[in-house]
Amino acid sequence: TPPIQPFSISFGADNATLEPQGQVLTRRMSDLEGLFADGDAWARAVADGDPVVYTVVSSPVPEVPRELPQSITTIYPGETGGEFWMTKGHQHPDPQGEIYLGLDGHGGLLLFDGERAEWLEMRPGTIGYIPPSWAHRSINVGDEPYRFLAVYPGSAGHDYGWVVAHGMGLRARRASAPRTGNGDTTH
Ligand code: M6P
Ligand code: ZN
Repeated sequence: TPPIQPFSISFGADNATLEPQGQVLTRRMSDLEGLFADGDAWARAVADGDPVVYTVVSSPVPEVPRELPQSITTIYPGETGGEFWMTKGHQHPDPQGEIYLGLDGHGGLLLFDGERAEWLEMRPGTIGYIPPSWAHRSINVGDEPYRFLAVYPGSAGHDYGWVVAHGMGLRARRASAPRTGNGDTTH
């Protein structure tokens, strides 16, 4: 692939689109199998319309070594089994850092290195830093869409199996929801 030439990108009026824009990824509830603690609640949500949980709109910069792709993720507000809607979460197979910038709404950036979990509150204007080797998941803890810009090395990659195997150390639930197990964080 030849290197991308210099160019700029504009946000759409709602911050959810890019111009120029690359791929758009839509993740529905059925794409989040095994991630919510309450598997029965997850299955009911899949059967009951399989809602869109989040979308990822990418810049035209490809995920290849030395390039620096960007994307805007929009997580819709919702709860399944009392757990806030969230991204799948992943680890970078090639351990490299990543930067998030909060754009709209109220979210959390959950980081897990296999032993320690960290929670970063994300508001419009917050820059969240993901160090190499920390798995990361984003969660909408508000009532409006939560949106953030991500910038990451094109060779970092996405390992989803690691999160399925190890979890993320914490789960994010509304304070009033029933609690199961330890290590929850509430909002
Ligand atoms: C951010 C970036 C992307 C990621 C997306 C959704 O935009 O970190 O690389 O793909 O969030 O997260 P996930 O891949 O875990 O579903
Ligand atoms: Zn990442």
